[in-house]
Amino acid sequence: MSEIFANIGKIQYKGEGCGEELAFRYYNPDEKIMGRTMKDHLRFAMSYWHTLCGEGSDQFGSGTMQRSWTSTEDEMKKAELKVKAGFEIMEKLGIEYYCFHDRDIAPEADTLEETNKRLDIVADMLEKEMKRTGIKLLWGTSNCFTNPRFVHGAATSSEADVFAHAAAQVKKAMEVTKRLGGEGYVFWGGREGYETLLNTDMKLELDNLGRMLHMAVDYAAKIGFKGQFYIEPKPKEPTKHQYDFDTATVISFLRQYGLADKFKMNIEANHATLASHTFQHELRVSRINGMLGSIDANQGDLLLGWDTDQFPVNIYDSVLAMYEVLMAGGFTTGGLNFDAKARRASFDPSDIFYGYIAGMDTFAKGLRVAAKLIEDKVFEKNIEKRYSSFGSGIGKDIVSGKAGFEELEAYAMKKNVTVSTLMSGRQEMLENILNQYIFTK
Ligand code: XLS
Ligand code: NI
Ligand code: NI
Repeated sequence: MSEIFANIGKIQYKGEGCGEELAFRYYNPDEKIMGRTMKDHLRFAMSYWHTLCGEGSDQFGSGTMQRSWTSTEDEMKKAELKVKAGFEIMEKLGIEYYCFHDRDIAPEADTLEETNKRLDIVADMLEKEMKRTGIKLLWGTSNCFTNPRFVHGAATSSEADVFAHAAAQVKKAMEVTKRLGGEGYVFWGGREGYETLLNTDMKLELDNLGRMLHMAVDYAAKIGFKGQFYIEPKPKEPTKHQYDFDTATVISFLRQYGLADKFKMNIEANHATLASHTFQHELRVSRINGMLGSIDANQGDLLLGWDTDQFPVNIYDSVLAMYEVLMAGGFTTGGLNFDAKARRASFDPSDIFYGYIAGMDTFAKGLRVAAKLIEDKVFEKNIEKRYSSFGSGIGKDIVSGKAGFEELEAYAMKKNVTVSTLMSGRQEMLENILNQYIFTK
């Protein structure tokens, strides 16, 4: 078979200081870190939508991307060429997983029945390529936001017909995900929110979202789909307000609707910053609640207020993200899906490779540094000391429930608490140590 990226070979690990741009400097797939290979820690995935479907259009301009696989008018031929291009990209980069929306892999037809048939046809092609290469499906999802019928939302639409259509779409997407051995299934509610409360029954919409997720859970049990369900929080865009605003909001929603044991988070870096949180904050909230599932690895531009979906190159973010992942015990079903695209002006096909290499190397280095920080207990030692007052005396009485208001009042009356009796937070010292680890490890 002729190659689509004929001028690009298999991307190899060449190490730091190598002069080549199409090579890894930090990602050495089989190298062991904390007893696990880098590739098993990182579980990199290719996003089908950005990598194979993105055309490079923006609010003011049309597509710029030079993509041989979209040059045909025949939509099903295009789908076939996307499969070919996608697997070639993954093989050349050594990426072992991918993620898709139903509508990324197969074009929508005039009827749902015909659309579903097209999905099956492309699933056949994907299955063949997965068998040939050993590449696996990290997660599938359904696109319930592009088609104009989702103008008022999908599960949270004001129209019952749209709820029904969305349910049918999710059902089919789950079937295809199961068939392809998908290890997870994501819900990202792009249109599940509102534009104005003047026309919105928020209670009914949230109840309906809960109903949709319960139906998905029930159907998974019925067909024996064992993959992990994820919710991907995002505060806004395209809606003014998205119900899955951030991790804390989603967790409280899941608890309210009795779904907390069925879902984990899929945390996207750019969504965290849109919610005015750091990436690490969203991962930490997930981790301490036992819900850190998977990651959409990208980064936003903090000077722009939207989801720019850039390849992640910020080493601080990748170190602290991998720190949270390792502290959570590492990925099980999840992984690092590059929900990222090359810039509109990076329209050459090779820019896809430069983007992935940058992201993979950034996370590989992040993993190395995070592992060292954990091995040396850099933050843990400080945290242990900082909270040590809760390990004995009055602190122990607070934690164990022995002390209430009266006991604490009696204690406080005798003790003059001023800042001079406290420990410094040592933020700058820790930042300095973090820098040294990044520079030298
Ligand atoms: C959009 C989301 C989307 C999800 C999958 O902002 O990141 O791409 O990851 O539906
Ligand atoms: Ni995403
Ligand atoms: Ni996003």
